[in-house]
Amino acid sequence: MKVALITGVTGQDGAYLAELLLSKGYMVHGIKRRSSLFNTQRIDHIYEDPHIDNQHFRLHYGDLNDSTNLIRIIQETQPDEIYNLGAMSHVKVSFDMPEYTANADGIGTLRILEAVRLLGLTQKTKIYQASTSELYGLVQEVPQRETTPFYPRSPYAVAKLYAYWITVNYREAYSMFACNGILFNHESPRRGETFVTRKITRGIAQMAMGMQDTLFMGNIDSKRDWGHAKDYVEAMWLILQQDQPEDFVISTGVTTTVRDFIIMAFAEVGVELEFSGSDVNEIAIVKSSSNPEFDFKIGQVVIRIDPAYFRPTEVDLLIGDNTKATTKLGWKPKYTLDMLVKEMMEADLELFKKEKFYKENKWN
Ligand code: NDP
Ligand code: GDR
Repeated sequence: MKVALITGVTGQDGAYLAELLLSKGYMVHGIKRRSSLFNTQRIDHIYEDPHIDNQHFRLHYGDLNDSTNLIRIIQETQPDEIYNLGAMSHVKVSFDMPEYTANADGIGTLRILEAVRLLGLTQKTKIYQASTSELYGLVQEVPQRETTPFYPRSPYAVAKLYAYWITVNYREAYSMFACNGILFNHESPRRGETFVTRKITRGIAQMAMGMQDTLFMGNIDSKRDWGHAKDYVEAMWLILQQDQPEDFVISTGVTTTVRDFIIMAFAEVGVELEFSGSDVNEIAIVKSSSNPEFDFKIGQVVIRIDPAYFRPTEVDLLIGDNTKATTKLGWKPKYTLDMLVKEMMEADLELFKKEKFYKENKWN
């Protein structure tokens, strides 16, 4: 039985990856952080009681900022594959917490690599590093590919740049099977609530249930290459199954503005919007299907622009060239953006329908 260790197992990708590896017969260990509230909602459905025999999924308390803890977990679990997904992953928040981000996202990667080296596991343990399209930052070339120069535009991206290169360096210096997956944005109903796609689908679902009137957004002109997290964790696994350790861009090759994502998501609830120029700070409903379940009004201002959500330095355009992944890994995304938006909208409508019902019936 192959053994995998996932840092960031409680996150969006960690949850999908754990499911995928379990379906492939792996023993999966995951690192979770201690928190004052439960933080395992995304993986509760695959949790296994530690008292049962033949356990396939086990959680360990840990943190990427704690070397000795990482060394101990890696020593105990002796993984064949480590997927380093743990990170302070919010670009905007990294401007508020640059030092923490550098430590967890940058040095955290070094701690994993060093632990594997110190424990004499360099020829046993393969390492996947969660690199990012944010490395490309200020546009140098489009579409972005493995050879495109990096120009990071946030403390997050700069920390991930260190992580990218230290992974390459350990591969070259110690012949380790250590790879970067340069993943473009990927989303799902499990996406963290403050990333733009989920913020939009949650906001619309709340409006549909009459729980909110307006959604405040930042720069809706930026363009992203959005895929589905389920497809992307498959690529992570494939990267570690190759004969040679290499770095891969994982993307759909299609780019869309945040503005168009908003239009697509509203269309899922039968609402058409009036969009004017980018300097217009209010966006209103012009047409709405008469779904009696949803609480939308013609003329309702559903989007307002709030400068608080702008970043000091923005990444304007991301579009990835996935040729290497499609040819070498045989990887191909199964989800289109339409399918992704539909799935996210349906999930959030379901969520807030329940929440509304609960609120209305709480005292009955
Ligand atoms: P999430 O933010 O959903 O999950 C991040 C995970 O890292 C969570 O489990 C979080 O724990 C954990 N974590 C945060 N800080 C630490 C720390 N100091 N020590 C240990 N664990 C920590 O991110 P995603 O699942 O979306 O992304 C996974 C990885 O891929 C991240 O490294 C991200 O930067 C990178 N990436 C993501 C892309 C995307 O579009 N989703 C694209 C490219 C790269 P907790 O649950 O307790 O907060
Ligand atoms: P990103 O994702 O920064 O690309 O990083 P995010 O969804 O946060 O932003 C995408 C774009 O939307 C614009 N935007 C807003 N963003 C947020 N969060 N909230 C808003 O209200 C808002 N309004 C407009 C942003 O300015 C940006 O241009 C994600 C993370 O998952 C990283 O960890 C990962 O490395 C990259 O994707 C690839």
